[in-house]
Amino acid sequence: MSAPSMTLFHNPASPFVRKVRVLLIETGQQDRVALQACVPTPVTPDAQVVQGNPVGKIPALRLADGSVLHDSRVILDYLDHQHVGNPLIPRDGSARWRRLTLASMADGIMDAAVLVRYETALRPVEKHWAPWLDEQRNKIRRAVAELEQDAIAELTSHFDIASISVACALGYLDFRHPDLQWRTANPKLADWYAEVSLRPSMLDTQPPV
Ligand SMILES: N[C@@H](CCC(=O)N[C@@H](CS)C(=O)NCC(=O)O)C(=O)O
Repeated sequence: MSAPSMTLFHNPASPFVRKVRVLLIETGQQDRVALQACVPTPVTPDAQVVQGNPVGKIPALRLADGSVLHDSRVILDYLDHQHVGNPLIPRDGSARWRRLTLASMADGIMDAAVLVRYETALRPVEKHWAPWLDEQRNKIRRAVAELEQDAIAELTSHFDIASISVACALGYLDFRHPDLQWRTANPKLADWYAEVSLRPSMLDTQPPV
């Protein structure tokens, strides 16, 4: 086994990082990437992350030549071009746009969920903005409901960019927002998630307890 040639700035709590790690495992590339732990937040940027990504967010992936890729969508696309198996992001055709749109919906869930987390965990409680928090939670509810209604068959068909992204989004809801109880109104998605959660790539990348 050769030494890893790339470095992933990561935190095990980040659902965006988790997508990258799941794809690495699903495509057999995990040994190519060293993990560098960091804890960036909007109020405590990490100097090393900022050096590679001026907006200070993870995941960021430093390549062998020293260049840095971000954000998670770019990193996933890059890594999907670095293996010889079936692509996990369809290269062209209508499948490409549909699978990327499903992945984008999952990213939207993660964005809203991470923002709610920052507002509730980092902001002083007297400054919490209730209508804004409510609307972020509504974004999550609407997107999860749409996945339940329209996307179960597509998610079940194969574990690719769309399924990886949705699984990581739902995993983050369980981790940080169990109060949302997303399973109650979305039983088909809950069944699908129960199954994909058992994949080694999902088990190996579970958020910390
Ligand atoms: N669109 C970005 C979102 C990444 C993101 O929000 N990462 C969070 C951690 S989960 C972060 O680094 N936050 C630090 C900050 O907002 O300054 C992606 O897909 O990579």
